[in-house]
Amino acid sequence: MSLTDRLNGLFHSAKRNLKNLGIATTIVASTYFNNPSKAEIINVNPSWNWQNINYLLDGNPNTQGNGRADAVAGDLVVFAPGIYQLQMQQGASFELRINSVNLTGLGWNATIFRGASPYSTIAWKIYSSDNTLSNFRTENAFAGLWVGGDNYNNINFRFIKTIGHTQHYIWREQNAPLPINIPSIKTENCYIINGATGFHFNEIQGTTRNTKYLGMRNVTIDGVSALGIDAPLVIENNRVIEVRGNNDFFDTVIVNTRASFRERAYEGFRSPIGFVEHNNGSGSLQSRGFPGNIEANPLLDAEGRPQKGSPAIGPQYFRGYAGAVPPRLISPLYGDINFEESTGNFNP
Ligand SMILES: [Ca+2]
Repeated sequence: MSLTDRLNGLFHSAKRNLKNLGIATTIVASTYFNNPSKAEIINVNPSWNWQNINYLLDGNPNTQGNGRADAVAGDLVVFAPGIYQLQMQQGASFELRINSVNLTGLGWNATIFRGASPYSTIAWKIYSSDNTLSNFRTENAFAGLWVGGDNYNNINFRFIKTIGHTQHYIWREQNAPLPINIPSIKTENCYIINGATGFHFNEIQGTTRNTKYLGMRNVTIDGVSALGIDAPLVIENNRVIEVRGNNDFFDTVIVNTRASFRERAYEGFRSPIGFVEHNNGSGSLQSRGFPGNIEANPLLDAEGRPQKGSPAIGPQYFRGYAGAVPPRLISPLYGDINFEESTGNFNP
């Protein structure tokens, strides 16, 4: 387990049983300071403008965010609840450019990164590697989260809600030296609402087996108008022979869309499992013969949580449920689930 994974795990386990934000922060901080590493918590609040946030996260010592030295590998940057607003100007985005720095908000209903217009800009751009971004929301921007550094790897998105973007997640085509068998980008407990395309790979004419790709589990895609998952397609002789990542898509809910996948992707799909599809207007994985998937109403409540009796709850799912939001009743059985984290209600 990498240091950043371990720190992130400590952070989440420390928060898990604490309802009071102040207590949680204190305990996590003492855990960090007892660690032999130099990892720190850096607190940011909405009084920081977007440029100061970028100065903190750009790895350039000549630019300082509110007079503070840049984050370094192992640090955790905590964004207090509130709205972080991008200005209307070309290229304005929040940007992360430092490896092994993790970012967290305090819940997807609490920490909000907001663009200036739904027709322009990208809320967050990731140029680095070994980062985890979690517990916030993006809205009012053309795109939510973009990955495209010079040699990106191990980018993790957890407990993020993205709302209304034309493209919610985008990653730039980039090949590894050899074929790779683990995702370079992982999304977990992410909730995609409305807009057009859920996951957009940046090369639609086909790619190679070496391409970096996306993995996802416990994702909910609700109401996108064009495509749920636009995954990398490996095309030979004008036929899709593989969808990169198709062994890494599972336990996902796709509802209320007009097209749940890119149509040609079905040619190359082999084993996405645990998908619950409903009201999508095109053939589901189940109807096309992929085992381990169902077409059924997942019975989500207004927060996206499957209700008692939902077909999105069951032992066939890796963590006992499909979709971004853990059901209320079974979380004690599966241990790994932080109910409050999934709703964003850290600090009621
Ligand atoms: Ca800087």
